[in-house]
Order: sequence, then C-alpha cells, then structure tokens
Amino acid sequence: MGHTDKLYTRPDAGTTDPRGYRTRSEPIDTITVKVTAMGGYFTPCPRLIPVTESFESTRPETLSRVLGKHFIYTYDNGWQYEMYIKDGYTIDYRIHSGMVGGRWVRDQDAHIVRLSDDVFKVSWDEPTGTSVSVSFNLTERQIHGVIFFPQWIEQNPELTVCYQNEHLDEMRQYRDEGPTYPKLVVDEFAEIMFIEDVGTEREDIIDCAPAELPDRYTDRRN
Ligand code: FER
Repeated sequence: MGHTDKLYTRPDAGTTDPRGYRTRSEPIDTITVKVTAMGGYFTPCPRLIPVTESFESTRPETLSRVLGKHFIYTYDNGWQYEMYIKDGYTIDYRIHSGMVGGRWVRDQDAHIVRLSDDVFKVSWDEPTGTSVSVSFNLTERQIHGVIFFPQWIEQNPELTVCYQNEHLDEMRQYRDEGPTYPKLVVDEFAEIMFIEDVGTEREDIIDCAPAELPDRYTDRRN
C-alpha cells in the first residue's frame, strides 16, 4: 500500500524542545509526514518526530561529562578516529586511518545519551547512508563502535574521503544511487588514547584535514 503525504506542523516549532535543547539551526516549521495505510506515520528525519516521550537522559545537564570532550581513539582493527562532542546534539570528527582514512566532518547531527555516570552513547546517520553508534566508557577509557556501511562505500571507500561539509549533495546522491545492501557491519572495540575537555561549541578543534595536522598529532597520549 502506498503512502499519502500530509503536512504536519510541529507543536513546538520555534521553541526549546522538551529536552531543554534550543531549536535546530535550520528550523523546519512544517514537515511532510508519510501517512501509511494503517494510519501510522513516519518521517525520514528522526529529529523531526514530535517529542512525546521523556528524553530525561539526554538533558544537557546529564551529559556534562561528555559535552566539550575531545577524543582520539584507535579501534582494535587499527582504525584511528578523533571526535569532538561540540554540544548535546552535534559532533565534529576526523578519520586518521582505516577504510575511509582522511575523511572529516563538522557539525554532524548526533543523538547523545547517558547510560550511566561514565557511559555515553553517540549515534548518527551520515548523508552517505552510513550509520554509526559509538559508546564511550570514560572510566575504562574504552569505546565500542558499530559502523553500518552501505555497499557502495565498501566498493569505493575513497568516494567518501573528503571534507564532507563541502560535498553534502554529492554524498546524498551516492547514497541514493547505492547499492546499499548488503551492508558492511564493522563492530569493534577501541581504546581512548587521548581525552581532553576543551569546552563546547569550539570551531577550532576540528578545523583542518587529517593530512594538514602537525606531525605526531595523533600520537598524543594521556
Ligand atoms: C567512529 C566510527 C565511524 C566515528 C566516526 C565514524 C568519529 C564515521 C564513519 C563514516 O562516516 O565513515 O568512531 O567517530
């Protein structure tokens, strides 16, 4: 059965949402919601689902241990990554080595939740169609990440190696062309090599390509 488009206006458009977050920087007051034959609805962007559940664990104050943190970590398969948690729903990152080493991204929307005082989970969906969920255990300095790569990236990983912010439409086009399936699931533990608290909303933490960094940048340990 097909879908009918129905216009939906967020009841909270232009306000602070129930999690205590400010409205998205690109507010959309009216979105198209697919209404299914069964009367249910869905939207391609989970952020735009009207928030009816409690989002207690993601209130900014409960995320204070991860907000503004900058991490360098190495997965057990040797892939080295760097992530900056810019605010309660935004990350910047660089990929230093591995299948898509050289890739870097700023202002990626992410879902960031607290699982315990020292365990947090950061999950997001890339414009490339790659989905990622990374859990941080701050006490043990251990991470577990799961990356779900669409088939086209496994076939041509180099197509995603860029400063993604300048190629967003191109990435969405690749994503829509596929092939998507079967996906490559990469499930790995990582060790946090370096962690620092640099505060939130900084634009100077992840601000150049991995190749432009000073020598030994990723050798930092603490
Ligand atoms: C990570 C695993 C995967 C990560 C980023 C990705 C910054 C992104 C993958 C991709 O889009 O290619 O731990 O942290």
